[in-house]
Amino acid sequence: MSIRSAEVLITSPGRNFVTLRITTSDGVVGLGDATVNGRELAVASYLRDHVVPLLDGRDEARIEDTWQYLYRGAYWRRGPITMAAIAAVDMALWDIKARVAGMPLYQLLGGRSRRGALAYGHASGTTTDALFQSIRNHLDEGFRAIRVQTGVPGLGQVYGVASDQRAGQRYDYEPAGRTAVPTEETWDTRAYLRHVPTVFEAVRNEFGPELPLLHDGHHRMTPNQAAALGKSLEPYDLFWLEDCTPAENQEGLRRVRSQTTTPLAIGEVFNSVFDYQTLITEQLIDYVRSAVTHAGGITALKKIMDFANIYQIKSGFHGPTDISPVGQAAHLHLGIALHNFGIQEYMKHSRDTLDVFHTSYTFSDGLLDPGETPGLGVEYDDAAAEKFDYTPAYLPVNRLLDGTVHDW
Ligand code: GCO
Ligand code: MG
Repeated sequence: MSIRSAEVLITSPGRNFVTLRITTSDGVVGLGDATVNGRELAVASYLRDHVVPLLDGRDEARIEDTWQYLYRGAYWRRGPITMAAIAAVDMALWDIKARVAGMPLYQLLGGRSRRGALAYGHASGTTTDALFQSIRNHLDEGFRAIRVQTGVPGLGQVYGVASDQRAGQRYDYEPAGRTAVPTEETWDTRAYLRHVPTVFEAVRNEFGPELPLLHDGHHRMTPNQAAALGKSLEPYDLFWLEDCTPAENQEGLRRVRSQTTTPLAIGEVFNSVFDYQTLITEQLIDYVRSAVTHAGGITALKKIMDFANIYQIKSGFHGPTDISPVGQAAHLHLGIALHNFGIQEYMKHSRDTLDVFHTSYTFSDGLLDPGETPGLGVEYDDAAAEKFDYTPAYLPVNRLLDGTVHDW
């Protein structure tokens, strides 16, 4: 058997998705997610122009060799576009291997290590009332761990917080705007730092000490500000504080870590084990946030997690709705098999998205399960996909009150 064809599929059922479909000479099909939100067509070109021609006739069983061939062979290493393209090939080849074996992929990754994968959902609100309602909706939906994002007095729309019209709608907080250029929001870190601890205090008073609560700082703080926030949140016992500062400056985390015991999660924008080298070896974080889609696929993310395991660091794979159901299925197969699984982000995809990607994973009583379908357990519906033409869409950008561009 060998690779007969590889096709790059683009569809936009609410969000934009790039998928690689590999078919073998025996007609076995594998899928891989190559979506880089807001820069989708760059990966599509990388795949179509530079990767698909190299796959023709290759042995589909040689996953590690193909990974090294694409990574080392390109000469230009790392970066989200390169690594998403390699990730898509890698996922599709694992999907094929598991379908040929007649097993759900997690069996090839070592088999089940747990009953299910603890998931967290996204509650948010511009006011405390709206936030409480959103948390209640999530609990009703079956979530047993919840991320809490809040509006900041004096600021308008804040990324990650549902606008008032959307309050109570559980999953739809971050619709990428279908505009030619991103919309702009304003930001004031001091106002945010004053407000956030009061919100967590209110949430703990209302919902009690047991519910695992998470929060995403979205790279907006300096290491010193992040240290201050971590300290001020300690009484509310967070499951994690995510992306408290831009971690390209890995050494910056030493400052944060030495000042607070609030657990730290980092890495959704990373794409290589080398981005984690200092963070992992110095135990500056507690959770790895990378997605299979952006970190070079299952092969590469498994290596990052095995490295992290030596230092008692766990997984918290990035699972927003701009990771396609193919990428999310890969997280669940890897997560259920890894010993050092921590938690899985779960923002439910829209009905339209699930009409294109037929999934076999399930969610019940707070736990996700990859299901028992051979392979990744996702099928791509061409007829449904064709209904959703590609439309450029962007998440917002941020400016400080004086107009300076800031992390959003
Ligand atoms: C998260 C993320 C997302 C990202 C988005 C970028 O924790 O889920 O921060 O909201 O911003 O996926 O494309
Ligand atoms: Mg995040």
